[in-house]
Amino acid sequence: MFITFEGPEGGGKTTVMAFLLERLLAHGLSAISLREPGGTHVGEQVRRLLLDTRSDIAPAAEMLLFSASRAQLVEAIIRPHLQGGGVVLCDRYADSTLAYQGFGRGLDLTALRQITRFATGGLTPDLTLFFDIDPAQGLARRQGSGGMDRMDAQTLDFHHRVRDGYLALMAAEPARWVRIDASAPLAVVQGTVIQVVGERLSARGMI
Ligand code: T5A
Repeated sequence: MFITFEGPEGGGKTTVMAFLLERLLAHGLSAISLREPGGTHVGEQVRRLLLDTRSDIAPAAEMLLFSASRAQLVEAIIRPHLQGGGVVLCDRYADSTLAYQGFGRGLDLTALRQITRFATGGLTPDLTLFFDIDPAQGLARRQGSGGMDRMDAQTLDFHHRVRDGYLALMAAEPARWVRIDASAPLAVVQGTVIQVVGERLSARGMI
């Protein structure tokens, strides 16, 4: 089962994913957690380039770099783990490209979908958890937990377009997405995620 975590900055994806991973492992499931961009040696180097505030990257180049990291991650880790019957948790995936480079930067969505299909071989998540938070609140959390990277430092308007983009993506494919109120206290968010994922795993006979 392939589960992705999506949403604006600072929604708590990384924190909650670590919590979920522990629970899944404690259940005896073969689960791994990954992040995008990154997750492989090549991907982590691409991540450094993409998030460095000194990088001046054209929107198309930015999109292709995110896609290159994703292609490597799918081929080297995600697909083999899924083929072995495991659970993959991924902190961001292709929907981030549609939301950030498509809705945020204004790149053509049809082209982005084609490039993404090529990069991933058409692999789509079984479940996408949308950590929904007001962009200003998410960025404030992000600022409180460390420095702002190149993507965090985009304008607030950009981050609002990203969130609106996510809402449009979710509306177009409601069966795959579940909205999580990421402004709720952490314990509430964790409880909701455990419940949602538990139901999906149980429906597949995995727990
Ligand atoms: N990107 C990525 C693209 O533009 N295109 C793409 O195709 C892809 C794949 C990645 C950047 O790249 C962009 C999107 C991103 O801008 P990143 O650092 O991986 O960079 O960015 P994020 O995934 O957004 O990571 P963040 O750290 O910003 O957000 P998280 O992971 O959602 O939040 P988290 O868990 O780190 O929490 C942030 C802080 O909030 C606290 C945590 O303790 C932490 O201090 N917190 C809460 N506080 C109160 N209540 C809660 N419920 C809380 N949950 C967490």
